[in-house]
Amino acid sequence: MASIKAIFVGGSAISVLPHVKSNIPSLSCVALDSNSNALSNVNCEETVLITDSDYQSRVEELRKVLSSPNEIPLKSDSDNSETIVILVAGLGGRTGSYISPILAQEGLQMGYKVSSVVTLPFSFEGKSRKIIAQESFRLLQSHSSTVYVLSLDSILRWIDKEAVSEMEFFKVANSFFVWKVLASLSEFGSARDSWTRSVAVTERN
Ligand SMILES: Nc1nc2c(ncn2[C@@H]2O[C@H](COP(=O)(O)OP(=O)(O)OP(=O)(O)O)[C@@H](O)[C@H]2O)c(=O)[nH]1
Ligand SMILES: [Mg+2]
Repeated sequence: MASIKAIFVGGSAISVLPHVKSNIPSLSCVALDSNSNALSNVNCEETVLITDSDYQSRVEELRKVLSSPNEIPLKSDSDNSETIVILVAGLGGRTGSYISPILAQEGLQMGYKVSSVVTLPFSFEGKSRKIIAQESFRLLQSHSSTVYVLSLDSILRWIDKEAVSEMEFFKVANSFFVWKVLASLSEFGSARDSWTRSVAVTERN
């Protein structure tokens, strides 16, 4: 039976996690961050605090995350026993941008199918975030079978820039990001029976 491991990496992924969970309560997930406060309130089966470590220790730690039993079996009419890893991250910061490509690379080596769902930063966040995001995105593309990408600039057309603060921009970004994650999960056709009906409702909206 195929199964899904959903891994949320970094601050913005963790901020959309409750909304994804409220749509798909049966989703079991792992949350990783370098910020222990962000992890303390997360409703996830497993949380992993990323601490400073050398590359090899980090890879070993991430391989453990990838081998963890926290995954959701998919109802499937085939004998397909593949494991699909869904990586969720907002690119442009350090944690999500750096850790996700390592997870993708290691996941691929462990024989998993890797799908990534990421955001690219708003232009107003500056050039250095854009460069970090682009490099991470390039690496993710080479290790993932699919990358679902939401360019945050693309949502600016829906926002009255004069009327709202940057905080509000991120609130709107959250809604689009949640939708993107749900849409990516709905791609796994045989998964539909496993999820709650909310996914279908979200699709119709
Ligand atoms: N949807 C959404 N995106 C956000 C939010 N905050 C930041 N982002 C976006 O996500 C990118 C990465 O930010 P974070 O996820 O906070 O960064 P991180 O991966 O935790 O990395 P560090 O905090 O630098 O270690 C930012 O450059 C923004 O484009 C948020 O509240 N919601
Ligand atoms: Mg962070």
